[in-house]
Amino acid sequence: MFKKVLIANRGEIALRVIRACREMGIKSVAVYSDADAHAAHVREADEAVHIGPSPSAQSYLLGDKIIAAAKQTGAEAIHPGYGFLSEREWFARAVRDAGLVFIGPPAEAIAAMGSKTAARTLATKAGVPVVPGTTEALKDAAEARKIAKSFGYPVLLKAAAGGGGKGMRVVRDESEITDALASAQREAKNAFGDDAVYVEKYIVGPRHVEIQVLGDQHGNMLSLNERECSVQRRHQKMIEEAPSVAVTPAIRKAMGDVAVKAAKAAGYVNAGTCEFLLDADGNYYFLEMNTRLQVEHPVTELVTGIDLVQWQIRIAAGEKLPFRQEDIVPRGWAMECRITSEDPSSGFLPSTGKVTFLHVPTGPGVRWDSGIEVGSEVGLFYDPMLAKLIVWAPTRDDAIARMHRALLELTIEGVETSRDFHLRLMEDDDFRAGRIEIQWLERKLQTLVDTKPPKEIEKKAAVIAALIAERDRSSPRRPAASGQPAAPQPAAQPSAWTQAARLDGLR
Ligand code: MV4
Repeated sequence: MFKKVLIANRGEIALRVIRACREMGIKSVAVYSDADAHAAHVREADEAVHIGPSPSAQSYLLGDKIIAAAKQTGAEAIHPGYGFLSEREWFARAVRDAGLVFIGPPAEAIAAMGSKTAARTLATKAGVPVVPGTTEALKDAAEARKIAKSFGYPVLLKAAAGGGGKGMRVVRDESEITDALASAQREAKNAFGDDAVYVEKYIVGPRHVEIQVLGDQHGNMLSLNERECSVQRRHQKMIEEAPSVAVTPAIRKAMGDVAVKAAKAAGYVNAGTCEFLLDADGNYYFLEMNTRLQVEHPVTELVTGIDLVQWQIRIAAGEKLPFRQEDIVPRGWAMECRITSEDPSSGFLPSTGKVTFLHVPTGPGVRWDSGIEVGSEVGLFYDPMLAKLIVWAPTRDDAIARMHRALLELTIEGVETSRDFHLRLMEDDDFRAGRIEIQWLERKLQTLVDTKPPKEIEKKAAVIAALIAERDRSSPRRPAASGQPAAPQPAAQPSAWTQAARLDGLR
């Protein structure tokens, strides 16, 4: 086992990896930018190395500087977390070339899944179902028209190099295809420097369901089952859960098998995720593979009981997986809310400021993965995710009730957050019934934003009512006039100390 691991990341995921290291008796090395000089991951790691100014292009994206930090501190391996350098083939290669271990897949597997069309071709060859469509770049609108006609409308034009929905256009009928192709190509060229666009049949109203896989260096590859990630806005997930209400045992087995096949075909090792669209008829289509640990990995950890980060480290160190597929028995329900510093009432505008007060939910079945503390400065240099609030409970209904309770316990002051919006989501009838798909949140958005928590004036009215009640109870009571019934007394009078404290609080 490694004696020391460097974590090439920040925030909650850096802390997550540091925690795994500490539990395994491994020393951890943090890296940090100017903005993160006082961050929790820097304090919690055994050592920390400053790598540059706040912008990530001058710090967390500097592979050479990070490898130098590992060399300088004697770390033997680098965990990339998610985002930043985690899916850069060149970084995985550079780490290996420096005589260090990359805690993630081989550079070749990152490359094999690197483009949408490469992943599609690989999956097709491996017998993994993909959305009907092509892989070759379209030459012109005439060709696009011909192919679209053979699949039938609607079709989706996709950038081969795409990601995050860039260079994607839905085409409802033939009259739209010339303009759609031109704009998809233009957007792809701008975003990826590659204007290759191909055609797929457009799947209407699917869910986004992904399969977590875990493979060791000895040829074992397991499916750790699905996560339901349909509740998203502009390709940013807001809630993830495991399992999915739409996945039957038969679908789970079938999707798990094809995810393992796709991963094996790519020569995959370590933790990875195969993304699928699952339609209302139970048909599933492989989309792409995320060659990293994902933000939402905790929901899988909670239902499988497997510590993904510890296993990532053990696999990278050459250990064999001790479980077989039959040993993976999901238990209960897990749900995650991504609490962000965004203001839902102003179009999810990122909010900045200093965290002035923080009360973190605890109690049964609650997990809080976060990098923020009282005093943290939330700026615009990095992702707006402040924390992941994750719960586990025996059933989905119990998990929703628990998440609602935990969100009520949560207080973050100093920045606007998505907390109230998440509360409204937990109260929504569609969400509670599991009636969700990838467009559901965008359609629901305005209704949820307009469902405001009690207005300020109502809170003030409640405080005044409480104050009046407390004053009446505290003031001496006039003796009842003779012949009149005695004034009613409260059943149990709070002590003078309690009353004094309450009056103080109300003041
Ligand atoms: C699709 C699709 C419908 N039909 N492909 C969006 C980004 C990329 N990961 C793939 N995406 C989609 N591909 C076909 N043939 C709908 C989406 C899609 C989507 C997928 C997953 C999660 C959220 C999404 C939001 C909008 C569209």
